[in-house]
Amino acid sequence: MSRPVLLPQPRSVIENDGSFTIGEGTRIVTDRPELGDYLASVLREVLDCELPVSTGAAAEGDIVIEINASIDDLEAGTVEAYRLTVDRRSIIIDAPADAGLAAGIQTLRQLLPADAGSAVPDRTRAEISAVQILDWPRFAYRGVMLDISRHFFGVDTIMRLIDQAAALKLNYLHLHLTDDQGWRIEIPGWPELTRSGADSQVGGGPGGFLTTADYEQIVHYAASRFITVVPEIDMPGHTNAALVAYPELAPAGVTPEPYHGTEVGFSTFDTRSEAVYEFIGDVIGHLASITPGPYIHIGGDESHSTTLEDYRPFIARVTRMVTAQGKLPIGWHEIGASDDLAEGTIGQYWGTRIPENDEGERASSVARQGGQLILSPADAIYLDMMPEADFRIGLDWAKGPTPLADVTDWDPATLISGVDESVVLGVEAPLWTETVETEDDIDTLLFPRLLAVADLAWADAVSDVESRVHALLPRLAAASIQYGPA
Ligand code: TNX
Repeated sequence: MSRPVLLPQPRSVIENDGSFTIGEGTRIVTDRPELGDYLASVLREVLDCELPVSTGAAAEGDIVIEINASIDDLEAGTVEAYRLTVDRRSIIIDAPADAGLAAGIQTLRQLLPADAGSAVPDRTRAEISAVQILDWPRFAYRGVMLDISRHFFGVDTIMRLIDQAAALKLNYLHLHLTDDQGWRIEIPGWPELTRSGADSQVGGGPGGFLTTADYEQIVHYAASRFITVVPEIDMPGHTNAALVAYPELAPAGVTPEPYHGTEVGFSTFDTRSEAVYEFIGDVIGHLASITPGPYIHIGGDESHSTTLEDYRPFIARVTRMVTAQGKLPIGWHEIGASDDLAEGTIGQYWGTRIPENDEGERASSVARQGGQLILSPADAIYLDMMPEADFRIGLDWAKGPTPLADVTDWDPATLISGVDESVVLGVEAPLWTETVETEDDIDTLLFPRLLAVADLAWADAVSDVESRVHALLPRLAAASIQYGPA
């Protein structure tokens, strides 16, 4: 049997003799029934058999999923560590916590034969070579972002992305919920946001928005895949849609019109108006109440129509409004222009791999104030950048096209000078959607480059990523992912 191709690359893989066959009669034994059901559903994608999920004592021939607080050799302190042991008698996934068990299930998924493309796949049994894997992630935050403002995408598309992300052991989904082109989340007491604020998008299409129930469904589904949702309300710039809905939030003399273009930097809240802070208080309060995760993203990028004099106190105040709700604020690196961020405020760097202008300094300002950083260098992991020249969709402002090879061609530990790895919370790949209109468009820009992002965020050292990505392309095809150039 051929060597398994694993991505993200685990810490340690020891291949042994023999194999285990999953098929009719194999049981999944666990006292974590949701994880057992999840593994059964993963196996159904490959096998024409329904494996029973039971509790109680395990026997030879079973697949066992179990909590084990005292696994030797596992990095202390990471809830995502796991061990996966395949031998002739059984498959055992054990881990100190559920998140690790879920990560182990994703690794087992990649050990299953990829039979896509073979003429007559044997769909009744799957043979898995004996192996022992010990694994844990490099970074605690491994994210993907979807912009649902420039073009709106609803619950089904987002849940599909959650499944794709979970398979790569990504654990955060950042939703860019608001921008100039549309406000996409219902806020009680502010009905115009989801009327005149939501019925626009790039190119003038119908737009749309998530109801509170939609958002809760997404959050709940994400949690079942061990993914935490990070909601973003971008401000004080990127707010034209909110201003269309409530013109009183705009600076005096501004009459906002719905915006269908792709320019940035022309809108701003009136940061000197108390009404603006009442509005933001309602928005953050509602989001905090429906978001179980620890973070609320306040944007803060490209506020070119806000003076620095107004921008700084605005960011200082809004970060405190987030901490007052018991959440940690995240902002794009520009927020480092304020030297009065709420304690723990996280910066998200989106400059280039060699920082230009003041972008590196803004990020280190956040770090100097005690905050961690999420790294999203635009010329490496902005997956809205076209993967090759003259591609049918995608932008190219960061440095021209961004091929797969560039995704991992940087080191998170040395990107921002003076910021070492302990300050790096993690890595996130944004997908802005100015040119993205369909699920196929999403797939084409995200894949296969998102695989390399996942490897960078999880593996302790990236090596050989392109060949592993290429080896996994048939699996993407089997999962009906319309991946782009590799
Ligand atoms: C910059 S990245 C933006 C977005 C655009 C993106 C397009 C960032 C924080 N702001 O508003 O959609 O470029 O690549």
